[in-house]
Amino acid sequence: MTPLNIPEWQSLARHYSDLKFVSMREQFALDSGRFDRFSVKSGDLLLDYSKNRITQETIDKLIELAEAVNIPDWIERMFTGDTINLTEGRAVLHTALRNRSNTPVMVDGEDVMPLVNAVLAKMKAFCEQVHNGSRLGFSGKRITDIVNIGIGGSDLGPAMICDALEPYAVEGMAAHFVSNVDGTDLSTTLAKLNPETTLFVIASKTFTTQETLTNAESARDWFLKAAKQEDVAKHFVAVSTNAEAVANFGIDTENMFEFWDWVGGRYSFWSAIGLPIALYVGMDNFERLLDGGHEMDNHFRNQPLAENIPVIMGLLGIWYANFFNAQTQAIVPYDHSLARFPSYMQQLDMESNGKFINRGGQRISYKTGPVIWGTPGTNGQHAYFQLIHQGTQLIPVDFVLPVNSHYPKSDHQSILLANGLAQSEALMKGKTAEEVRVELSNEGYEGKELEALLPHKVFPGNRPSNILLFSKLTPEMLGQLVAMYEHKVFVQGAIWNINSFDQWGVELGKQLAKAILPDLADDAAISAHDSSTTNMIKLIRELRQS
Ligand code: G6Q
Repeated sequence: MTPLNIPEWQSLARHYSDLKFVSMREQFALDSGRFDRFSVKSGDLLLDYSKNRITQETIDKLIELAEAVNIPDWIERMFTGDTINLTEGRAVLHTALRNRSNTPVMVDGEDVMPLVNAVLAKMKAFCEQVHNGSRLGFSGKRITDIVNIGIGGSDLGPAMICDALEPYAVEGMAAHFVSNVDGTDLSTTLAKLNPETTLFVIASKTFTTQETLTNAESARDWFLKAAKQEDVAKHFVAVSTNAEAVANFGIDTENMFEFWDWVGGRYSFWSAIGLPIALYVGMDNFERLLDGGHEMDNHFRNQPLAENIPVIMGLLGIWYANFFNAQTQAIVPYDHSLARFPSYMQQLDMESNGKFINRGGQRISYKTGPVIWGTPGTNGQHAYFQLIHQGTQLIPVDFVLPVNSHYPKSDHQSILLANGLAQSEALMKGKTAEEVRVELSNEGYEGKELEALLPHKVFPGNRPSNILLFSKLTPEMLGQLVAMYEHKVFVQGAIWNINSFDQWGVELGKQLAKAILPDLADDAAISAHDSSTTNMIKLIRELRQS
């Protein structure tokens, strides 16, 4: 099934031809109720989507598309444990991990909630022991540093959340994240740490990931320079679905926190993969994060499509990617503690919807997931915003704006917010040639000089953005925000008719790296490669310093 053949899609295509030159600026001038019409709330989270290239007719048509592909049915299938991850034969149940209502969620006839609750209880007990000092390091000192060793989904989520929730950190606790197999990552992290007070969390769903196991072995070597083999149990715990591999690595499965194959890597910080979060900010705050996720789940599952934030966000993304031909989507948090949020969103969105084959196995002839990018405001304004304002591409932007800072300081927060709002307004309004002419003439320009400068100072405007506004970045709000984006990605995958829950695209590189690794050994015969790869291998062997 291709969405291109759905009548509602075709109707949107016709509507696009009518609407593509309509100016948002004029629409705002004509309709004082535009904000009310195009904004929606879930709890404390407000989505203002009024600065988009839409009319009420656009929204109606987008909702009709969502109905045509039966989004409500997809939502129910996900929440009730249907095997919607077809290529891996799995249910997709990160929502069960934060199912605070504790209603049964069945997978293959078994309620998974007792499993979820048991792991949460184990995490809670473990965190309490670390925090109250009943679980000490090998020399009797308190644990002060958590080092998470994982990559991809076993790193980006916990790292992003720990950064974002730094104001909630348990006193005396620090969290570190090592993901890159580049020895720099581990070495520079360990250089700051004391093995007596460091706890390693080896996080890997499969426990076969080359980078993670390599880093974990080197971390253990570092630890054993100061401690004995029997001390390893006190300083190394694992989070995995693979108990056998954990045991083979030498970690007692008593010290393993389990999760399940129905938790996708990039959706996994809600599971035991969140252990470093709970150790860093306390289990209570981890549970508040889960509460926020659950609140958004209830919103997504129960609100009508036209008042459903993830559905609206997903549909707007489709509108720009497939009709306006937008290639990318910027996500710009005006909150320094969300510095890692865009990277997290890159994996969530691009690994989920970066697909060229549909659910039926056919090649797709329309655009799927966009490139996701961004950095915190206001920094981006002094760098790439030039292109968003005056470049030749249409780049929809999400502005994420917390009203209150955890670190209030004179007028910093007002300046930050004024800048965020100004960017959104400027993108929408632009600056016409007439406005520039008046401005330049007020500055004393005239004649040829004025005319030469004028076109450079024109902003075309009519560039879309969303604002996500909330009071403060609490654990609950962060949970809501992430769950909202997860569901947005899900809605888009359903409309594009792709499986958002596999990631075969990361496999080929892994396979080839395994084949190249032995070829890099000094005396090895080099196996068959293309001439570029073969010559690179030779050069690396020549240039390598012993
Ligand atoms: C996420 C991906 C991927 C995965 C990493 C780490 O959805 O599957 O990013 O999380 O490759 O995998 P392990 O957790 O198995 O080490």
